[in-house]
Amino acid sequence: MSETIFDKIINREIPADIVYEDDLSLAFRDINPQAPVHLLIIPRRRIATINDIQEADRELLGHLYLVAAKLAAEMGFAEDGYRVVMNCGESAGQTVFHLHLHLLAGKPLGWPPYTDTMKQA
Ligand code: DGP
Repeated sequence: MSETIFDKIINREIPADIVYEDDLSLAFRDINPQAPVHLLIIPRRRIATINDIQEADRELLGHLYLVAAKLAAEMGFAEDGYRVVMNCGESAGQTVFHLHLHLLAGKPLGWPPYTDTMKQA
């Protein structure tokens, strides 16, 4: 899989509002926020989609969720609630093929999110 825009963010080749980083992961604000808080949490190591996850990635994937929970607590919306989603593939709306969690918070989030799509199915 070829490099994506997220590699450029990891390597500081393009700017991003990075809110957290550690040896395994990076979190930064989405350029096109869908909620008052919209973060992307990514592994430093490129994995294209959920379909590409290997057994050896178990710990890394768990780590991304722990980062989400840590940021929710530190940023003060853990108790109010938030959403963590990962799109897989084009039909799900994945546009950047470097696996990432979307962390959305700061307003009531509707559920189910895509009722219109369901009606067309
Ligand atoms: P997805 O559709 O699940 O692949 O989400 C990709 C997200 O990445 C999308 O919400 C917009 C965001 N994004 C794309 N390019 C950039 C960028 O250059 N900087 C930042 N901060 N976010 C980006």
